[in-house]
Amino acid sequence: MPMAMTLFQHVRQRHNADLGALITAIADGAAAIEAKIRTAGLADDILGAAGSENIQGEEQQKLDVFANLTLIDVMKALPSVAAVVSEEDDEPLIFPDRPNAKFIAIFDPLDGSSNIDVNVNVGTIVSIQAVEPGSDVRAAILQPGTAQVAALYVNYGPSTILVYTAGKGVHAFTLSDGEFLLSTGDMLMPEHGTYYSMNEGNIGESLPVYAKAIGRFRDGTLMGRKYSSRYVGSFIADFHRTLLKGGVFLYPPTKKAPNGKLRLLYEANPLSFIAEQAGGAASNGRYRILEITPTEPHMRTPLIIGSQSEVSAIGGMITITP
Ligand code: AHM
Ligand code: MG
Repeated sequence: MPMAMTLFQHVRQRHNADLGALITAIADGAAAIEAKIRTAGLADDILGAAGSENIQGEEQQKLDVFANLTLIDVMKALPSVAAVVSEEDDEPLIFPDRPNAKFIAIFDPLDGSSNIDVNVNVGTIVSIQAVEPGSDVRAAILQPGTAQVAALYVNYGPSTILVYTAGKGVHAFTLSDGEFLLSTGDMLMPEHGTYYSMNEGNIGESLPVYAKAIGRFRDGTLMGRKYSSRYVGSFIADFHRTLLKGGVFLYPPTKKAPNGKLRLLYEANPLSFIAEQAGGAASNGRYRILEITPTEPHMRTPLIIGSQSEVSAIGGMITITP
C-alpha cells in the first residue's frame, strides 16, 4: 500500500512552505502533548491541578501548562511567527525584531482540560492569522475571523486526529508512528444531522428562545424529525462529531456567562472557519462568527455551529424573538 501523504507535503503542495512549516511545527508540538496524555495515569507530574489560575480565573491543570509551553516553544522557533496568543496567558507574546514575520498564532493549548482526569477527549485549537510584514502586530491580533489564513484542531481521542483548513477545504490527518498522515481529504459536513449538542444543565439559565429551540429539536417540530442529544463537554469532541455527522452544537449566553463561555479568537473563530470550509455555518445567534470584530484577545461569544439547516433554523427563531 502506498504511504499516505504527510501533513507537511499536503500544506506545501496546496499552499506554501512557510505555512507548511508552521502547521508541521504545531503538529510536532501536538505529538509531544499526545505522548504525555497517553501515559498521564503513570506519571505523577501530569494529572491534576497545577496550583495556578489562568487569565479567565480557571484553575490550570498540569497538562494545560505543559501543552502551552510546548506549543510556544515550537512556534517561537519559526521566524515567520510574529506573535502568539494563548488562552493560558494574559498578554500576547510578541517576538521583537522580526520585520518579515507574517503569521500570528492564537491558540487554546488544551481545550476541555477538566476532562483529562477522567480520560475523556481533550483537544488543541489553533487559529493562524495573517499580519502584514512591518505592521502593528498588537493591533493585527484583533482582526475578525475572516483574516485567518488557516485553522486547525487536534482531537486526542481513541486516535489522534489533526483537522486543518487553509481556505481550500478541510482535511484530516491521523497520527501514526509520530507522523500525521492524510486520512480523509476534502471533508464535507452533512447538510443536516440528527443530534443537538448543548449543556442542558444551562437551559433554565439561558434565554427562553434556546429552551424553545431545544424543545422543538426534541419534539420534531423544528426540523421535521426528532433529534437526539449528545454532549461530551469537550468542545473538540463535540465539534468533531458534528463535522462528521452533522447537527448542531450550541453554547448560548447564560446567567453565569452572559456573553457565552467560549472564546472568539481561539475557540469560535478557528472552528467556524473549518465549519464553513466544510459547508457548515457558525453564528452568535445574529451574526456570522467570522465577521465579528474582537475587542480583546480573550473575549467570549455565544456560539451556534454545525450544519447549515440547524444553524439557520435556530438563527431564525432568535431573529423573530424581540
Ligand atoms: P476550557 O477552554 O477551559 O477547557 O473550557 C472550554 C470547554 C469546552 O471544551 C466545552 O465545550 C465547554 O468548556 C464545556 O463547558 P460546560 O462545562 O459549561 O458545559
Ligand atoms: Mg478552551
